[in-house]
Amino acid sequence: MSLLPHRFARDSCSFEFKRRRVSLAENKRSGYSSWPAVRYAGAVCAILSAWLASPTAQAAISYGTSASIYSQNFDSLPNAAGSIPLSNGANAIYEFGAAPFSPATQAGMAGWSFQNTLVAGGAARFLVSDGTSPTGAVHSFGTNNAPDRALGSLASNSNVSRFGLVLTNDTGAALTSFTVAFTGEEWRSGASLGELLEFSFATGPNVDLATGTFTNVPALNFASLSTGANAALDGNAAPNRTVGITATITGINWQAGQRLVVRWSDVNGSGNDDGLAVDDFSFTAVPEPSTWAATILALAGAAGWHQRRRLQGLRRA
Ligand SMILES: [Ca+2]
Ligand SMILES: [Ca+2]
Ligand SMILES: [Ca+2]
Repeated sequence: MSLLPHRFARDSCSFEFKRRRVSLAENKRSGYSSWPAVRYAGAVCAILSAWLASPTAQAAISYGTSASIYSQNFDSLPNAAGSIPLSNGANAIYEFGAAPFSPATQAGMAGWSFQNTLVAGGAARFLVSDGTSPTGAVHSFGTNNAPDRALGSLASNSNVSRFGLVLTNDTGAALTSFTVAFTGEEWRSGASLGELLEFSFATGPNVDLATGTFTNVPALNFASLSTGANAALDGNAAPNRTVGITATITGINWQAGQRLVVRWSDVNGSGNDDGLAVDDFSFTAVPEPSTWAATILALAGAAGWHQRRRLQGLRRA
């Protein structure tokens, strides 16, 4: 007799009892569950089923060295005007570097993802656009067929998006401060001025684009620059971009092995919305100053030791 589950799946589970295959539902009905061992097998089934039913964790990129700079120019995003069909339903998170995006071409975008925040709006929408489309979606913004892309969003009544990056702290130590810098680009002007991409972040073992206790950082918002009559703008032209939006966030507790998500959330303004995007993004994080100073001293000490060894070697030669 085996009491180990021999079949478990998202929707069903069964195990063997007295050479007979018993499903979890059948076990409950028959009253076998009064047998402790069978109850144990049933519990294992239930746990495995629940585990399999939990969503797959959103991929994160590894942040492995304190003070290293992660940068992203978004230029691996598609650049031929059009759309990529998305059909995973309301609030689904789509990850770049995974289907339906091209892992071959968007591999450098690993860790970045987006979603439509509106349940009623259904599936997210992804467009490649030079700003001429007024459609609510996440956009790969840029001149059509030009390699320089920016990742952005245009909100509508059915599509209010957010996008962002998830990183895992693989430095082996807690990090307490991070700096984000980017260029904000406006690729389309809607009806009203003052729309925003709102920046927020969260840390923890399981945070992702949609999950976590988020803190807003207004200094990293990008507010629209131009208003007009529903027209495309060149987001690479000086009047339509803000270079060097940056802030350092201190006093965080990003534990080793845990995740940090940075994201921008679009806001649906009244009437037609602006198309706002992020380009030339960079990120760096460091431990608390005392640890950081010790690291620098250790590195300087090691460099000095190597220099002394080299000089001693030269003197002996
Ligand atoms: Ca770019
Ligand atoms: Ca650009
Ligand atoms: Ca609107």
